[in-house]
Amino acid sequence: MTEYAPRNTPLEQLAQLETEALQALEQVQTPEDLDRWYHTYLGRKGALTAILRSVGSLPPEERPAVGGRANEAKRRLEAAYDARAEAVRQAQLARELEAGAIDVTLPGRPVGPGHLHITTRTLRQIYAIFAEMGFQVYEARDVETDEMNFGLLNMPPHHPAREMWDTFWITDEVLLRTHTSPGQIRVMRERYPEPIRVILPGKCYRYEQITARSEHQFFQVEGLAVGRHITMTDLIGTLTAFARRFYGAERRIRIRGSYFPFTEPSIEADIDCILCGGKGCRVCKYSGWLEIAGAGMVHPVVLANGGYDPNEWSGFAFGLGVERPAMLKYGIDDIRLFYGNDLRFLQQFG
Ligand code: FA5
Repeated sequence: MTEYAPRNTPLEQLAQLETEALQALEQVQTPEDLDRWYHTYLGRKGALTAILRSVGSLPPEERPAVGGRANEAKRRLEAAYDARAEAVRQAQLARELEAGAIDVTLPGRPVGPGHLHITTRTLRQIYAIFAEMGFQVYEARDVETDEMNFGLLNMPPHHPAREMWDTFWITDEVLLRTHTSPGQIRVMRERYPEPIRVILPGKCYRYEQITARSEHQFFQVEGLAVGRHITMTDLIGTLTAFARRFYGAERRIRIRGSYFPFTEPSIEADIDCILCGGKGCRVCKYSGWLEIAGAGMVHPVVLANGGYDPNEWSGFAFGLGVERPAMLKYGIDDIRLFYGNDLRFLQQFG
């Protein structure tokens, strides 16, 4: 690097420095040369930095001109540096390609195929079993009115049974459905006066504490059959056929009386515990039985709200969970794993 003779004015020094730096940059070929160049001119101890620092010690009348010119030189040198750095990078790449350091004929890294989520797989198993029994899939909406989710299901405002479902409200009238049952009204109103045999899968939302058994978003599959001679025996037969196909042909079914405002009579269906076979264990809380569905004969008020005269028509309905049956089937002890996005869990169900 040239020594700057003291007789040169700061402006002359700057011009000289800039010319020299640009010439030196043209000689730069390698990343190491590039670093060295940067260090010499623009680095913390570089020549231009030194000039910029000395501006403060100049006579006040010279400062603006020298400072402005120095900043201008800095901008130009930085731009030239960036352009040269890119050229050096490209040249280096070309050299590597030529030398065969990058083998462009190597096969790419394989990207494994994705697979269905355990909930989707379980839903599809459920669809397949009910399809064999003649049930079509009907998808109703997630955002519902208070009237559909409660009122038309025989729970007018202030009905105490509303307490069974803790609700996410959107407005006073609109909510996230707490169960798939409002779909019953939608299908009936759409299909009347045809007989109905549908399942209604979908997400439900409840303002509940998340625990190992309960999520605030989970899936249900509702079932609805409406016809002229549908009886409780049809319901029990359907649930038994489903349970044996889903959980294993040896399963036994137990029917208990229960209460839902939209069915009369209402029942709950249990299977003998798939882990202990009914002897009693931690999973079945030592009862020997596991609950699999809430169900019943469609309440006359609900049939009428759907447009079907309860004196001529009857029907059954049931509501199954999706994650809880999958937990039983695959021995999963925490529902939070389903939507926790931990690949170590999800990849087991490929
Ligand atoms: C109902 O939601 C009724 N609509 C079912 C029904 C339909 C009865 C038609 C009669 C006729 P319940 O609140 O018990 O019932 O929920 C049904 C199923 O949804 C439960 O058995 C369970 O498998 C699942 N479920 C309920 N709450 C949760 C939760 N927080 N997390 C995961 N699964 C849940």
